[in-house]
Amino acid sequence: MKLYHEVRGCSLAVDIVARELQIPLELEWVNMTTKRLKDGTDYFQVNSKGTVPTLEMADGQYLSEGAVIMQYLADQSPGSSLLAPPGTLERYRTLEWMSFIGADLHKGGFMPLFKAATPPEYRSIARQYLNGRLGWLNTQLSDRNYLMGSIFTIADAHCYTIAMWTRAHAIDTAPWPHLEAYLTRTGSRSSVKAAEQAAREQGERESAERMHNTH
Ligand SMILES: N[C@@H](CCC(=O)N[C@@H](CS)C(=O)NCC(=O)O)C(=O)O
Repeated sequence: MKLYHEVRGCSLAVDIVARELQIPLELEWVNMTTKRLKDGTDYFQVNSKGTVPTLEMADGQYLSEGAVIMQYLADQSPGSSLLAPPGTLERYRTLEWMSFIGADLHKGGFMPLFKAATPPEYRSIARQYLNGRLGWLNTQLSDRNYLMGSIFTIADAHCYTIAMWTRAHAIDTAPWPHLEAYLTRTGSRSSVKAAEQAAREQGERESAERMHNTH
């Protein structure tokens, strides 16, 4: 299977999940500025929304939406601790987290900060909103190692990926010590380190190409 991925994108969570499950994924890096693949293919042919992640499944079909791709991958390894079986309350609790991370943290909180066109007044509203959500998350993490308790799940791959954007926006996480400890704990997992390393190497390749093209 193939993951359409971006260096600083939320698609990192999918790569982490695949590595946790030891499901080999080919990584295809998308140029999100041109929306083209390395061979020049228009990425909208892969995902008509133009967003990453997209998973190309074994039969050649495409699946989009990170939260759904992560569930799909976890379900390829029945019995894995990354996601409880269908019908269990534990599964819905994990999905409750996935929805909070995708809607509240990613889209509601961080997205306005990424957009250059966001007016300053709205930027500060988004920051306030995000602070509230991160503060709540910090409280939730006060009595557990991972979102679901002691076991790492797909929700942690998702949460880590999005919450690490605090670094990209120089948001000081010192007021939220449980969140900081969580990010350190999760970031020390070998799956996370390997996924981050792959993204870092691609980032270096992209900067070298940019340098080459401008000289
Ligand atoms: N609902 C989608 C959103 C994915 C998304 O927003 N991805 C960002 C990267 S983190 C993206 O592709 N942005 C480019 C764009 O919106 O054109 C999901 O959860 O997978």
